[in-house]
Amino acid sequence: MKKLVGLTMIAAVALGSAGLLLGDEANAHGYVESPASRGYQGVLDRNTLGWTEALNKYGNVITNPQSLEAPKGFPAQGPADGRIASANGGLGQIGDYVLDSTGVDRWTKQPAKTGVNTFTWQYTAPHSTSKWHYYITKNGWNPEKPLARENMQLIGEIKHDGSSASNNKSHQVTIPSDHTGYHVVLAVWDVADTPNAFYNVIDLNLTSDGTTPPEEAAPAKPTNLKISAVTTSSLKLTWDTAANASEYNIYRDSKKIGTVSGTQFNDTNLAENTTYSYQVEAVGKTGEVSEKSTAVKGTTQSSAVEDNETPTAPTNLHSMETTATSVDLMWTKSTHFLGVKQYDVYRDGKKITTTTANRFKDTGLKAETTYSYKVKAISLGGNVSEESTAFSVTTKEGSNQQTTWEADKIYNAGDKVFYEGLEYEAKWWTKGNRPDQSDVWKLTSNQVVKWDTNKAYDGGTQVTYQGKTYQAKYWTKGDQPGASSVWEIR
Ligand SMILES: [Cu+2]
Repeated sequence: MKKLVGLTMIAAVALGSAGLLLGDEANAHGYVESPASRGYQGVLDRNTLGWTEALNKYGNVITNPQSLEAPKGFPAQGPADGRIASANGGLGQIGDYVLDSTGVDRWTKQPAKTGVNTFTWQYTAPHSTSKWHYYITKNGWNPEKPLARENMQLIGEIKHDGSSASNNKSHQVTIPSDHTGYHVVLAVWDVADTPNAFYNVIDLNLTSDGTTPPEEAAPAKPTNLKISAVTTSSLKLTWDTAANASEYNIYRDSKKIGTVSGTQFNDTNLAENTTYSYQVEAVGKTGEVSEKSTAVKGTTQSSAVEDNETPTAPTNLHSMETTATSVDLMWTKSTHFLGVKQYDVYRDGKKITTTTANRFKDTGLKAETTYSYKVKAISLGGNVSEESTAFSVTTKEGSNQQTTWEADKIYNAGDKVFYEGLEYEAKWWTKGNRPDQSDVWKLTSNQVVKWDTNKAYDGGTQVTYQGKTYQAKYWTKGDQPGASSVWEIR
């Protein structure tokens, strides 16, 4: 099956991985589900267009809309201009740039109105997160030209507190009222604990919401500030949404320590057995600041306290990259009131390592083999959590690096080599016999080569001779095509 190229091969790969859609693919963490991102629209189109046509239109993203990953730091870093929609072709194992195709009618456009829009993510691995940021094409952009940063403007930033993305799925972003017609929004999810981000473009057909934006009202003072999840070194603040707030400033002992867009904040790196006072203020869209909330006090735990609780079980166990010989495991950190000391990692029921990080690369594995992993957390006091949900993953095919035939090397039956661009398989022990000339080598590349009187051919093999193509009916050697009935003309 070496002849499969181009789209046919992509189709074969895609169909083969159809079962992997639920996110155990390498580097597969999330996508914008609503309004549908370009890649997710491809998934939806599989049902209406069928696989082949959807692959043709969208590329391999239709098997993995959650895999559009590239380095963080947009717009200074991140995918190159012209490669923004495909995140540098960042589909993990198969780079492809189909998503970067351009044209005013190339992509399905989602209807939307200017003004406040809600963008909702679907996370398949909700990593800890620093922020999301949104861009839109500038007025006057050219849909026939590759998407480039200089033609995009920032329209929203959602700051997060470094916790899992799962508590921040929907974002309110304002599309400027002067943007109508076809525009592309770029949504970027900056993961906090890897160097990468996820890049999704959304094709919109914008109509005016018909209203002039209301005068910006002053943000209300945040209320119901509460402290929870207190450990020896951290605590969590939560509060109620304040009217007209676009983000919140957090103060510890009257010093500003952070800004978030949601209504929670994890304060970390605190001293144990210490009391802190917190306040939160709301910030409006134009920067106007509310009164500070009522102060709330919290005291961190003392490590002298008896450890009488088990940590939470690790969650979201997944692979960041799977090769033929390795699986790069990652999971969401466990919590415990005194802290988590370490994690035990199990492969097929056997403990293989202990690690302090929430990541472990298992190496030295066999190709095309399914392994099942579980992780347990251990608290500072030595209490062991429940085990995580098992994560099954199959290593990739063995290296398909080309081994070039060498005259002085011994080959055994089944060994495969390349010679002048074609792949051959040894039928039995051999040394020094050129693959294109000797009987011991069987051509496995699906390609028609010239008939050679010294070679044996199995039934079904095709050759060319004097400009014509022949197929052997059965095993033959030395019978000239055209002169022998073993060869059928094709
Ligand atoms: Cu990950």
